[in-house]
Amino acid sequence: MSRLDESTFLNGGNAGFIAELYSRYLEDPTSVDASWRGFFDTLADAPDAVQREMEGPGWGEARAHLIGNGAAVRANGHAVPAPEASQAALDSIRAMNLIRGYRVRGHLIADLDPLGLTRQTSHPDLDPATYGFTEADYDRPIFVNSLLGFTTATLREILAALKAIYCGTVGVEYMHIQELEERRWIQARIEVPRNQTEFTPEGKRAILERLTAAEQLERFLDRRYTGTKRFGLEGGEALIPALEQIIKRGGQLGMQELVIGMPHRGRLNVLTNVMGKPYAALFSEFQGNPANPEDVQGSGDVKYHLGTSTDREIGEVRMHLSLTANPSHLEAVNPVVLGKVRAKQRQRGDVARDAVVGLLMHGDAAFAGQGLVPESLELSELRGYRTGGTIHVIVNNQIGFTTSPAQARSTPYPSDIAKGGQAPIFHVNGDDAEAVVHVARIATEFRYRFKKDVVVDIFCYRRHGHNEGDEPAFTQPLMYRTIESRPTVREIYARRLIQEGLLTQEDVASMTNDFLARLDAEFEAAKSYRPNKADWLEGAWTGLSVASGEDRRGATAVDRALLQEVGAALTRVPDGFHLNRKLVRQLEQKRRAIETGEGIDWATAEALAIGTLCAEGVFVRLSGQDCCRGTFSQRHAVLVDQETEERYVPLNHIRDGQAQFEVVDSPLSEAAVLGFEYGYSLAEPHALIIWEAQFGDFANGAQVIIDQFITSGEAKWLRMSGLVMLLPHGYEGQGPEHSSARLERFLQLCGEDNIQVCNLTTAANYFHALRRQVRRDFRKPLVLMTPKSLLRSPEVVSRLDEMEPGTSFHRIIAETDPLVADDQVRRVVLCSGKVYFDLRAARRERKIDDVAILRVEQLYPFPARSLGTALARYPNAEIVWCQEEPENMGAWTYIDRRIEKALAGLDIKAKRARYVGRPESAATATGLFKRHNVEQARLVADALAPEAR
Ligand SMILES: Cc1ncc(C[n+]2csc(CCOP(=O)(O)OP(=O)(O)O)c2C)c(N)n1
Repeated sequence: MSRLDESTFLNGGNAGFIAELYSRYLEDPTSVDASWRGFFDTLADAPDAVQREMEGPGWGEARAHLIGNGAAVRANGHAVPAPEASQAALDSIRAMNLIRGYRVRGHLIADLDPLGLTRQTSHPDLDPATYGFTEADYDRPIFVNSLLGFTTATLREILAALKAIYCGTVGVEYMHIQELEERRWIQARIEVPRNQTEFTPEGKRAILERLTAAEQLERFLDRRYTGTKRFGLEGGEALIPALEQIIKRGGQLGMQELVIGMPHRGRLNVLTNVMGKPYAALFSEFQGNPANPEDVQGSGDVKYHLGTSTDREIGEVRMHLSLTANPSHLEAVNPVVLGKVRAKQRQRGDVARDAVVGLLMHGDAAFAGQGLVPESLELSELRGYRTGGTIHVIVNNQIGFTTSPAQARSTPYPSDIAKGGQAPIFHVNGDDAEAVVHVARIATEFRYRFKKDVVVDIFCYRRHGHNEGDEPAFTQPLMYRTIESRPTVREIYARRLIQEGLLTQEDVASMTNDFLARLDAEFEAAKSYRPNKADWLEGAWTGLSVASGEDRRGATAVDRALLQEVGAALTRVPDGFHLNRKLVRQLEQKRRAIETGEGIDWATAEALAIGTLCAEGVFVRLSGQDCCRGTFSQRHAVLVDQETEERYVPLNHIRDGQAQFEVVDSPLSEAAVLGFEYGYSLAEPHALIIWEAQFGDFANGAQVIIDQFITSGEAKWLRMSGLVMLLPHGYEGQGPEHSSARLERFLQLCGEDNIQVCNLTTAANYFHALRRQVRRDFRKPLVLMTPKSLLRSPEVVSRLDEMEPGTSFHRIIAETDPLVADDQVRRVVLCSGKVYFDLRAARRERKIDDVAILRVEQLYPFPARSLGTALARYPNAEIVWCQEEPENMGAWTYIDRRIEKALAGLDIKAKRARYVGRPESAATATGLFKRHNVEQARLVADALAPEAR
C-alpha cells in the first residue's frame, strides 16, 4: 500500500477502526495482527522506537491519552478508546504520515533555486488535507512518535518544523536509502537541529573571507585579462567555503589526504583559493608563460586543466591535497581519481579508508549526461575498487553551455543517477552560504560514518556565458535578465552578517580591499615569476627519470631458484582444498613444465612474471572482466574450492613477506575500470598495474581514457604511468568484434615516446615485457596485443632458461628455422603477432627455405636500428609486410614508412616493403568462419608465393 493510499483510507469509514487498532498497538504491539503491527511500526521512526519512546519522557502521558484513560475495558483485556482518544490516535497516524511525506518529498518545495525560476510551492504528499486534516485541526495537540524533538505538538507546529527541516534552503533526499541506520542517522543529524548549523562568529567570518576570495579573484582576472577564457565560478562561489569545510571537518575525522577531481568551471579558483597555488603562478600563465620550466619536455595544457598538489595545515592536521589534471572530456577524471585514492590508501596502509578520501566536483549537465558517472559510481561498493566513499559536489548552475536542464535530462535533478548507488543527496541553495557549508559538513560526516558516497548538489547559476567571451542571452535571455539584477552570494552574506551585527560595512570593505591588495602584489610578482621546477619526479617518484636510451631492456631476468619457488607456489593448493578436476590436470602440466624447464606456456609465463615480482616485494594488481579465471580459461589466478567456493590465490602464497597480488574481476565497464587502473598507476610507480580487456576490441569503450590520459598524460601534465593494457587480439574467425584490438588506433597515437605497443609471440618475451615495466628507471604505459587460441598452443611456449640470467626482452625476433644462405634468401616477410605461426607452419609444410620470417615484437618505440641490422643480412631479398588485419587496419600504414626509413641506410636491394594481407575493409573481420579461413589461407599463401602476385 502506498503512502497516499494509506492516507486516503484514513479518511474513509475505516478511520475509527484503525484508530482503535492503533490504540491497542500502543498498549501492546503484539495485540494486533502482524500486518497492522508492521504498518504501525513504519509510522514511528523505527520499530524499536515505539518501545523506547513509550519509556521516554512525555510518552506515557501521550500514550495514556491515545489509549483513552479510564475507558471501558474489553473482555479480552484491551482498552476501548474513548471517542476523543480515537480522534487523537487518528491525528497521530495522520501526522506521522505527513511527517513521512515531508521526509520523502519535502525537497520538492524547498527554496533551492537562487533564481527562483524553478520553485515548486506545493505537492499533494505535503498537503495536510491529503492525510485527512482540515483547517479545524491545526491547533489541536497531536502526539507523534518521531525524532522531531517533541512528542506533542499542534499540526501548525509540526508543519513549521517540517518546513524548516525539509523545505528551507536545504532539500534532502535520503528515503531511497535501504539501510535503516543510514536513514536514521541523517534524520537525527538534520531533524533535531532543524537542518542548520549555528556558526561561531569566527566561522561566519571565515565563510565571508572565502566568498570574498572566490568572487574577487574572478573579478580581478576579468579586469586584468578581459575576455580570456577562465570558466569562472561566478554564481557558484559558495563552492569554495564548502570545500574548505570538507577539508576542515575531514581533518577532524581522520582525513590526511584529499584527492580531488573537477571540471574546468571554477578550477582556477580551486587551484589558488583552495589548493594554495600561488596567484602569481596563475597570473604568469595568463600572460602566456608555461606552467613548468621551459626546459621541461611536454606539450603543456590549458591552465584550467592543470593539476597541482600541496600540503596545508588545517588546525592540527597536515593535509595533503592533490587536484588531478584532467582533459576537457567532462567526468572522465572520475575513475582516475578513485584509482589514485585506492592506491594511496594502500600505500599508507589505510585499511579503514579514513586517511585518504576522494572528492569529485561535477557540472549539472555533465553529471546527468555522461555515462562515466554511473560507471564510476558503480565501483563504490566493490571489493576490488572501493575507496570508502567519495564526496561529490555538483556545481548545479542550471545550464550546460547553452542547454537548459529541460533539454539536458529526463529527471528532476542532475543528481538522480546517484540515487541508484544509495547515496544521500543534499540539495542546497547556493546563495545561502551557511546552508552550503552546513551540508558540506554533514556530507563529510556521512562519508566518514558509513564509508559511502554522498552528494552535495549546489543549486546556483552561472553569472556570465559559458566562457567569458560568450553571450548567454542568445539562448537564455530571461534567465540572464534575472541574473543581472541579482546580488552576488558574497554580497548577500555580507549583508546578513552586517544585519546580525557581526561586521560593519567597513569591515566588509576592508576584507575585500585586503584581498585585492594581495592580488595586486601577486600580479606584480607574476611579471618576473618563473616556475623553478616541475614536480613530477618527487615523492613516491623520486629516483625515477625521463625515459632515454635505445633498447631499454631493464633487469628482468630471474634466477631459476626463484622461478621454481614461484612455480611451486603456483601449482600448490592447501591441504583439503577441493580443486576442480580439470584444473588438477592443468596444474600438473604446469608443475612438470617448471620442473623440466620446458614448455612454459603464456599463462604460466605471466604467472611467473607476476609471482617473481611479488616475491621481490612488488605489489601487482590485475583487474578486468573475468580476469581471475581469464576470458579464455587460461589464467586461473584464483582457484575456487568446489565444495565451499572458498577462493585461493596461489601467487599470494609464495613466501612470507612477499608483496600482494591483487586480482579482481571488474564490473562490465571499460572506461571506468581502465580509468581507475590508470589512476592507480599514477599514484603507485613501484607496483605493476594491469588492466585486461575481455576482447581487445572492447577497449574502444574506454577510448577517452586511452586518448586523453594514457597516451597523452605524460606530455600534457608530466605524469608518468606504467599501466599495462592486455588486449586479446588475433584473426581466428570469431567475427568483427572478437578479432581486432584495433592495433592501428594505438599505433596512430604513438608519438614523442609516449607509450609502448607490442605484439608478442613467445611466452618468455611476455615474461620480460611485464617485468620490464617495473624494472627500469622510468614508467611508460604498455599496450599489449595478447593471444587467444595461441594460449593453448605449443607454438608460443618458452623454456625456463629464456627467463634466467643473461636473457631479456627482444623487440625483434630473427629467423629461427634453418634456411638457405642469407644472400640466397629471396624474400623477408616481416610480421607481428599470431600470423607468424601461420606463416611458419605453411613454410614448413611447403618446405620453402628461401623465405625468412622476422617478427616485430615491439612496434613502438619502433626498433629501427635493430630492424635494420636484422634486414641487412638479406641483401637480395624483397621485403614483405604481412598482416592478418585488413589493409586499412593493423600496423601497415604505421610501419610502411618506418620500414622504408630503416632500409634507407642499408646496402641491400629492397627499398620498401610490399603489403600482403586482407584488402581494406569496413568491418574489422568477417563473421563467417569459412570465409575467414579462405582469407587467412590466401594471405599466408601470398606472403610465401614464389613471385609477387
Ligand atoms: C564529454 C564532453 N562533451 C562535451 C564537452 C563540451 N562542453 C564543455 S563545458 C560543457 C557544458 C557543461 O555543462 P555543465 O556540466 O552543466 O557544467 P558548467 O559548464 O555549466 O559548469 C560542454 C558541453 C566536454 N567538455 N566534454
